[in-house]
Amino acid sequence: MSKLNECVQRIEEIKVAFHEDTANASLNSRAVEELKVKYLGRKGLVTALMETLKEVSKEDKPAAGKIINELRKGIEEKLETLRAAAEEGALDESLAAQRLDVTLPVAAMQSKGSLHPVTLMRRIILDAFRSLGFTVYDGPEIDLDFYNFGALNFKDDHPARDMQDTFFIGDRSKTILRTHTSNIQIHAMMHERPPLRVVAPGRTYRCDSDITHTPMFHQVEGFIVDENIDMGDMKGVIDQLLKAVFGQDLSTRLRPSFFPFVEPGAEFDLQCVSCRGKGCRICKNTGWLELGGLGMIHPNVFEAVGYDSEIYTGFAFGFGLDRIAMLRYGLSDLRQLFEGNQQFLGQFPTHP
Ligand code: FA5
Repeated sequence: MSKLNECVQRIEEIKVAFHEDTANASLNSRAVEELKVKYLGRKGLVTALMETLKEVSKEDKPAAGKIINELRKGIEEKLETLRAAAEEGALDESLAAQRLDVTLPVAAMQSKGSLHPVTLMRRIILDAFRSLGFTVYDGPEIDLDFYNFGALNFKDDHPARDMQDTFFIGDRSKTILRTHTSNIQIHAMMHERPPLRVVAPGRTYRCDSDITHTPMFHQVEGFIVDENIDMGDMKGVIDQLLKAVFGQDLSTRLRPSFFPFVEPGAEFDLQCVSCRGKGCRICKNTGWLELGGLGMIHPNVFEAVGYDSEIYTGFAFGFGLDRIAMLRYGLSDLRQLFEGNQQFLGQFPTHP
């Protein structure tokens, strides 16, 4: 047999073998790669055929070379088709494995978190004031002595100006952390003309710490300036507010007290939410809980902001937001509000 015929016979054998090897339509990528090595690799069957070409006579070489190349090309094309099919099959398989059944019941919802009790309280209170026609105002926590004390009729030697009570910043005589939200009265009145109906929540700071006092705490200030405002209006607003917070008719009372920026001044108490006035540990057996201060705005304050006290009157009040949260949610220690304990904070709802 001539070398050319031997070569053609070998090609037929390789074709049959390749046909058998690829008869299984569902070859995976790895099997296709193995076939590539077996037929076209450096020591592969087709590559070995090229070696036999050397022994074919010179005149038969072109014909033998042509059929070997056709064989190689045919195998390459078939393997490429199989490789593409294998990849597609793998993709389908992996998509099938990842299929989501959207009809399955959902897993239990993750916790949505909760609002801080002071935030809850602030939202309830501001909503109540908005419904009474008040505008919400903001003011600086770091402020000048003038807004926090001077314009509010504090004398130069007032004890609140002492380092024992107030945090000073830099130059002791001028810049402080505000000790109450009453500074917002001055900012608002210097910006606006009467009539005014303002409520202003914010952080306040004092050198103070025990179970009912913290160095940073929150207050809510409120005031009305207009013609013919009197103490009766003030009592009406306070009663409405407390009803909104505690959701029941608890009695309130005013006790005469002194604040330099109001005259007359008073402190306002709420009938104890726990014992309803009978006397208990929370109210120290008095039946009453102290919430804040209030009074008719002092003429000297009007003078400092340029309002005519012959025409305008007004009242102002300020109370501790944390204290009210403490009473509303029955807390035993004010400091719990600022310790960041997740277990404690997680008990509160996500909205008022
Ligand atoms: C004032 O701060 C006045 N500015 C309130 C006021 C406004 C009076 C307008 C008249 C007119 P007082 O110092 O009493 O007042 O504080 C008011 C409330 O803030 C207190 O009743 C208390 O509830 C709360 N408070 C005071 N100090 C602390 C503290 N260290 N920690 C937590 N709450 C406090």
